[in-house]
Amino acid sequence: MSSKPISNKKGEFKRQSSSFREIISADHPIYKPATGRYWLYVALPCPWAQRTLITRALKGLEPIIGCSVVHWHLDDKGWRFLEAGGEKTNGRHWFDIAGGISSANLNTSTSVADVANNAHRLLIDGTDEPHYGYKSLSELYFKTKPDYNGRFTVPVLWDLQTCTIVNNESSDIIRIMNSPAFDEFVGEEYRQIGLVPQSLEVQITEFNSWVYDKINNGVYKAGFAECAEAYEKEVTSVFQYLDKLENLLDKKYTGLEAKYGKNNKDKILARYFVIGDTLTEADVRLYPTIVRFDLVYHQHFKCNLATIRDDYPRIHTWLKNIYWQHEAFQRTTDFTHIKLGYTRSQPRVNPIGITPLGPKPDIRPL
Ligand SMILES: N[C@@H](CCC(=O)N[C@@H](CS)C(=O)NCC(=O)O)C(=O)O
Repeated sequence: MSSKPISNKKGEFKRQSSSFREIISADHPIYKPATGRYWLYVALPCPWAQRTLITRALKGLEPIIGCSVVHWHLDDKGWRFLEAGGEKTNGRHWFDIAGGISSANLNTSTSVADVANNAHRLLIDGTDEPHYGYKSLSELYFKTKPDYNGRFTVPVLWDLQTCTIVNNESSDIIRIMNSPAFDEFVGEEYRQIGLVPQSLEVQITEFNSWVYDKINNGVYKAGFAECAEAYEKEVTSVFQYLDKLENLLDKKYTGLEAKYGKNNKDKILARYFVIGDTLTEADVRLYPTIVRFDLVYHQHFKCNLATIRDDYPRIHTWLKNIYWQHEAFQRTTDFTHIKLGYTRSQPRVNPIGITPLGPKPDIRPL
């Protein structure tokens, strides 16, 4: 997501690097583990932010690290919070209060200006900022660094004690959440979850590096390309790497079928993850892109050589399995925010701001 993507002279999209890269640990001079001290700011259309929400849920950190959700609409001033209503949202999630949000709420006749000005739909379109009453995400950046001159991106991991950004890089934030830093505050069942087991670390790192460049960021490079040549190069590459992923998952699936028997679907699906036989960081980092693919990247980012649902059966099964069997993924996926966020916040890509109705359903049943 970005209201004004940055591209170089060749019309290629270049992602800015993150500015705040501290960690939280008992040895850190400032950022010590504590409960209630840190706060996460996210946008639900954003795939990078979703990684942090998934990890926070998987590691049992929802009661330890609170969260605010910006309005799904990004404009030239950046992300904004909703104005607080009578009810205090402090420490709760938009989905705890508003419940699940389905595409039934998608009002396709609303204009861009209407939705941007609509501050009343607290807990549906987002949440307020409960600590300082900030209206905009940029205020967190300026509070940390008054002369900050980068982009105001989500996710942001914030320290309520020093009033500074600890980290605004999702790949770091999920490692912080996965580290033992918060172990003393969560139950044994969460302590045991290690998303980067030592035995698989090399494989996970290798997988993450091409998935990041060719798939997670690849769709942005295609969608934000400012000339046909750059677009064609990137979109071709996206599908080459989806093919690679499909092959990898095909080997995985047929291996599991050979081991457990073709009809033993439950046993197979319980072990059907991209690396190893358990859920790892590799699944967490891949999922936000794949779940958005048919919905927004296919049409909005012109990644339309194929769809996941009709052309990549192994990736599709992996996606449906993760979504339907793992509630941390399902609960943090808001299809309405995703569709509206992309299609109405990027006027260079979609100047009229009409949100396509399809595809239906958002995700097929398992
Ligand atoms: N490297 C960052 C990238 C985050 C990022 O690009 N976030 C986008 C939303 S998907 C954003 O907040 N963009 C706002 C802007 O560029 O103005 C991460 O992974 O945390």
